[in-house]
Amino acid sequence: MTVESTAQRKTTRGGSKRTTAKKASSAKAKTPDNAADQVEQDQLVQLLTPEGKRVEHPDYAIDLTPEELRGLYRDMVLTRKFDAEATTLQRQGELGLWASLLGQEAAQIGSGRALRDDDYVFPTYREHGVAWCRGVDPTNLLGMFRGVNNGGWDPNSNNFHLYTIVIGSQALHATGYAMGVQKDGADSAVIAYFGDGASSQGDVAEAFTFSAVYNSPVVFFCQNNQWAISEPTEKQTRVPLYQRARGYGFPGVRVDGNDVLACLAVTKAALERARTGQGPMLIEAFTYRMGAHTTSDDPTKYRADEETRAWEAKDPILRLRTYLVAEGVVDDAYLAAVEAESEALGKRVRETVRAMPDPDSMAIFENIYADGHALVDEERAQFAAYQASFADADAVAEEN
Ligand SMILES: Cc1ncc(C[n+]2csc(CCOP(=O)(O)OP(=O)(O)O)c2C)c(N)n1
Ligand SMILES: [Mg+2]
Repeated sequence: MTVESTAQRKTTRGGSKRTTAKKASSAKAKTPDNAADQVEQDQLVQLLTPEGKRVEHPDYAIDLTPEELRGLYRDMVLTRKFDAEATTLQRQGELGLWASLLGQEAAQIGSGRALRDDDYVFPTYREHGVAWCRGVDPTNLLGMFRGVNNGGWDPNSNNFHLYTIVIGSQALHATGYAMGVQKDGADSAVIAYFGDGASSQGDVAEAFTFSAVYNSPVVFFCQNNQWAISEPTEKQTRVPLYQRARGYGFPGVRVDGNDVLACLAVTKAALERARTGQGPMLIEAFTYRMGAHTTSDDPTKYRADEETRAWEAKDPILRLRTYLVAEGVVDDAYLAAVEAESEALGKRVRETVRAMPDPDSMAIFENIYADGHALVDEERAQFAAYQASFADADAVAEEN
């Protein structure tokens, strides 16, 4: 079954008809707050078609300078390059694991570039493009995946929390943080990233409830990449995910997650709502995980090649490049310069990762409790003895 037909079935189950982008742009203007209209508003917000044609949407206008447009292209190309390098490094044994963002560049760069410096981000483990937008050096993302540190950056330096592996839990962290922002009287916003699979977690449901009731300044950015490891979205929900918001009392919108302009426009609008005291909003970025779940996964075991091929035609970088070339916003010299920059980034990533020092193997026992704990002391002693047993074995082997 293709993704198109899966989406079709889901929307039919939800009791509404799928409409085309063309129809959407000519539809009567509706505010995203009009929850009653949402069941019928089952189309993607799209500003750039897969063919690279610019279209308008009644609720989400955007007007970017040529420089800003070039910046979005550069961000996506460099993020894809970094991600490809990381996948290759894992294959060469330099990383323990890697979770690729291939295909999700527009969702991440569009939403990431909508943020203000004082906004705060709570990511999953796949938000490499958002990290890039926050100014976290890409090589810092790799330490944890190499197993040489427990995170890799100071969350407060870039208002970008550490990667979170416990599915959905960061939605609660973001909501709590947003409630704190409210109490401080600040006008910054908070954004929580999570996936389609995470939408089934209790933590996400609780985050929706609390943020709605407290009217907290948080944006829930769900990248529906169609898969939660080997589980398709249709096993997570009977209605399009963005419609879940309605039951909690805040608006939800589904955006073309492979359209960087639409992701930017919708996220900006949601952040503005949050900042101005209008409470949370759910964005479902409809996209596709082009690669494996992680380097430990083999998607050929559970999904058809034709599905992945169909999404190749919607590639986020290709469609922006087509548009920028047609508009004369980029020329060959610019494209070549970005290519050269991406090669240099790849080289820097490879060299930096290979040079990362191994940590002291006992360091894992530090920073657990401020004042120490008997159980940790016991585990530390056990581990030290275990490690010493190898040294003893080596000594015996040498004697023989
Ligand atoms: C609480 C919890 N349950 C299960 C897992 C194992 N797990 C890791 S990734 C994943 C799937 C997540 O899918 P989704 O939310 O769609 O995000 P994606 O990986 O597609 O970006 C699961 C079940 C986990 N890390 N945490
Ligand atoms: Mg997913």
